Amino acid sequence: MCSVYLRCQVFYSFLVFLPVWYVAPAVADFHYSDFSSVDGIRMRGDAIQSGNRLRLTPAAYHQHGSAWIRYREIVDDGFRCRFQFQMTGGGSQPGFSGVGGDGLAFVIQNSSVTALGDYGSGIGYGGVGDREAIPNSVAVEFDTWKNSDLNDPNGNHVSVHTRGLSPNSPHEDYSLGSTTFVPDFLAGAIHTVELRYLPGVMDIFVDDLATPVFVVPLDLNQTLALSQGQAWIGFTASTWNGWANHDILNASFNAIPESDTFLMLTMFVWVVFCLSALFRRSPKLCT
Ligand SMILES: [Ca+2]
Ligand SMILES: [Ca+2]
Repeated sequence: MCSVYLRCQVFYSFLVFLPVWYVAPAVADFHYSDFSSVDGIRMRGDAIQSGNRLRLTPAAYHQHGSAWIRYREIVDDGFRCRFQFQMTGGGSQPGFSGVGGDGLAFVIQNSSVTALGDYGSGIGYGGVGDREAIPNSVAVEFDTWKNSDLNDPNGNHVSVHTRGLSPNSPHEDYSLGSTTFVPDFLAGAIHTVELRYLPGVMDIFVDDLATPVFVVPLDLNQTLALSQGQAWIGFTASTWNGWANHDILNASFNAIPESDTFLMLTMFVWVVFCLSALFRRSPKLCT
């Protein structure tokens, strides 16, 4: 009799928490310690797996590539995303003063899991004029080629770009904020970036994870059309008259609240619920 009752309790508690487990996969964070496996990643354009890296573009003329985590992530309540990148093999066509280009970008978008923007100054996320660009996106660009026609502040800066639902643009008119006080990205070192977003503000860290290089006002719910608070996360890059290998070495993403904590808390509540039902029915077990 008792065991039937207990089985019923467990069954009904399973039904109670089933919606929670159904929702949980939607907040699946990702953790790639490297890219020796690219399971769960969609690449487009010239992006390839290169050893244990994501190579968004090779160091060659006129390339562009993108790589997206296959499933949307919940971004609207906040997140932390950390990744490392390296730019090597920088060079340019004769007659150009740049030492490499054009750069890479971290992008949040709810347009397509195969989205890809323009070559050259577009850095794979934006477009100039009627060129291809990713709508409904926010891009954090690591720009290594000065485009005077776009009002780039120099040939080595970080800038956050969006045009809301419209196709994104690398023009500085569409920058939420930028800084030139960053390391020389084409010097060959590995750089660590962390983005910390809470509704209303995003902090951007480069190498020094204690002090942001700059902070921008940003509300993803207001800026983009999300799908139940979700969007695709990924990277883009491009080359044209300047080039470099644009490599992502690793990447991790934690939504807020962090899903691991969320799941552990859910399981703890479920276990407590079952035990309390058991002891209520069988007080002798408590003596
Ligand atoms: Ca540029
Ligand atoms: Ca720029």
